[in-house]
This record gives sequence, C-alpha cells and structure tokens, in this order.
Amino acid sequence: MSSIDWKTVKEYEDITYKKSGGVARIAFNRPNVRNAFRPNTTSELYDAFYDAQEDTSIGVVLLSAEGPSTKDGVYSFCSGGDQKSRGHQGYVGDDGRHRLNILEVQRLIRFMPKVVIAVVPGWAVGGGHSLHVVCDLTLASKEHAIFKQTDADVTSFDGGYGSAYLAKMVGQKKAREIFFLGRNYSAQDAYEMGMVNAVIPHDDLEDTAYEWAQEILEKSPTSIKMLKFAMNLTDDGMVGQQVFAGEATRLAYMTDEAKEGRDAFLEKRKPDFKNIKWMP
Ligand code: S0N
Repeated sequence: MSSIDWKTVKEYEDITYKKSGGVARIAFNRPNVRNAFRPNTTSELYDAFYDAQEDTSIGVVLLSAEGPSTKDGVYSFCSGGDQKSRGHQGYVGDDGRHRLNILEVQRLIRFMPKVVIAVVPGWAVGGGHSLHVVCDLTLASKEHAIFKQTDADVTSFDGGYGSAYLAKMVGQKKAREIFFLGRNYSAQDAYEMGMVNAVIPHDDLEDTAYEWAQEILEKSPTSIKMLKFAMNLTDDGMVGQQVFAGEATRLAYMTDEAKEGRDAFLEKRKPDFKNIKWMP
C-alpha cells in the first residue's frame, strides 16, 4: 500500500524504477521466485542506481520489492542469487558469461553520495540479506519481514559486507549465529539485534520509508554525504579514504586558492598564494 505519486523512470524486465519528490524507488520485480536476482537483475539494478546517483534532484533511494507472489501471496524483499541461473563457475547471464556483479551493486550502494534505505516487505535471504546490510538504513514489515542467511546451505557465501560488516552491526557472536545456523528472524528480532532501524506495520511501510526520506531531504546534502563517507571510512580501508578524500578535494575546488592554482597553470605563470591565509 502506498499513497505516493510515483512516476516510472524507465521500464525494466526484473525491477521497477520510479521517482517522486527527491526520492528514487528501485524495486525487485520477480516476486514468484521470492525476488531472486539473476545477472540481468543485477545489471538493471546497477543501471538504476547509477541513474539515481547522477540525478541531482535525488537525495534518497529506497531499495524495495514488488509483490506479493501471485502463486501463494508471500511477500519478499530478495532471496539472493537465482539458483537456477547458477552454473559451474557462478551466475550465468543470457550471453553465457559468469558474473559476480551483485558485488558491484553493493559497492554502488555503499559509495553513492546519497542515502539508501532498504524497505523490506518480506523475505530477506542470502544475497538479499546482504543487500539490506549494505544499505544505510533498514525498515521492515512487522507482519511479513523475515531475515535469514542461507549462504552456508547453498555454498554461495558473501565474505564481504554481508558477513564481516554485519558482524560490526550486530556483534560477532550474533553474526556467527545468523550464518552458522541459518535460522529465521522476525523484524522485531532484527530490530533488537541492531540491523533494522524500525519495525513498521506492513500497510504503512512504504509511506513511512518515504517520510524518513523526506526528513533526510531537509538536511544539508554535503553534510549527509560527508557523514555517510566518514562512517564508511573506518571499515573501507584505503578505498574508504579515497572516497572521503575525493569529496574533500571537491570542496577544496570551491576555494579561491584552487581557482588561483588552476588559473596560474592555464595562464602559464607561477601561482600566487600570498593573499591566502594559513588558517588554524
Ligand atoms: C527465500 C525462502 C526462504 C522462501 O521460502 P518459501 O517461502 O518456502 O518459498 P519457496 O517455496 O522456497 O520458494 C518459492 C519459489 O521461489 C523460488 N526461489 C526462491 N528463492 C530462490 C532463489 N534464490 N533462486 C531461485 N529460485 C528461488 C523457489 O524455487 C520456488 O519456485 P517454484 O514455485 O517454482 O517451486 C526460500 O525460497 C529459500 O531459501 N530460497 C533460497 C535462498 C538462497 O539460498 N539464496 C542464495 C544465497 N546465496 C546468495 O544469494 C549469494 C549471493 C551472491 O550472488 C554473492 C554474494 C557475494 C559474493 C559472491 C556472490 C555470488 O555471486 O555468488
């Protein structure tokens, strides 16, 4: 249920992509396979996320899912890699190539200078669980969300953000329990562990996510971006430093001394920084 006036941005096969009021909504659309992703799905996700990243009118992205399944009425967020498209070396696209490109989607979510909220209406399993972990915030359906890690059942394991970053979020013992036992956890369980921000009645889930997005959109965009990158930095090593430093460089470009450095080069003279103060 949603009262938001979403406008479709682009038609895809495996996802839907809409925008409204500074918010982009990217949703899995394979509900009859619990929204499992195949290579085509991850290519489409990457395309939509990249568009949202580049669109300066968008500040928040909701990663959600269509549903429920027309077969049995069950809701899902995402059940991870489509086991039917898994070949001998990994997931195989229509072109016959093996890919691990869900990790590229994870990195885009992680490094994009906008807030990404996982809106979990049902099952979040395997690689679908990892996706909610890598999102900045998670809101979950009180009645239907179920969190579960099956990676150790199907020998298709996420040794990156899905597990190691999860352990930072919920603690080592709990993360090991989630992966080693593969049990089902309700939205309330996940909230108590610290991997869900709020448990929302199912019918209010999308409207609530949109309201959270609107609150974020009232904040300073540069602050939100720098805070996201600062919080990522300690877990992302040199790449985290690179992303944070890239934004620091962008801010430096806006100063008078950056203008002088550029102009001096273009005018083939020595830069004159004498009037620039050495600020404490
Ligand atoms: C989600 C579960 C728990 C739901 O159970 P439920 O409600 O009993 O439904 P089912 O009857 O099981 O399913 C309904 C229909 O949906 C199909 N289906 C469900 N999940 C998948 C799936 N992942 N792939 C393909 N089909 C799926 C069922 O087959 C059924 O179809 P019909 O009606 O035709 O019989 C339950 O379904 C479940 O456990 N699903 C499997 C979850 C799973 O193991 N996912 C894979 C886990 N691993 C990853 O995701 C790895 C991610 C990844 O890609 C990766 C990450 C990091 C590094 C590398 C990689 C990499 O690329 O390998």
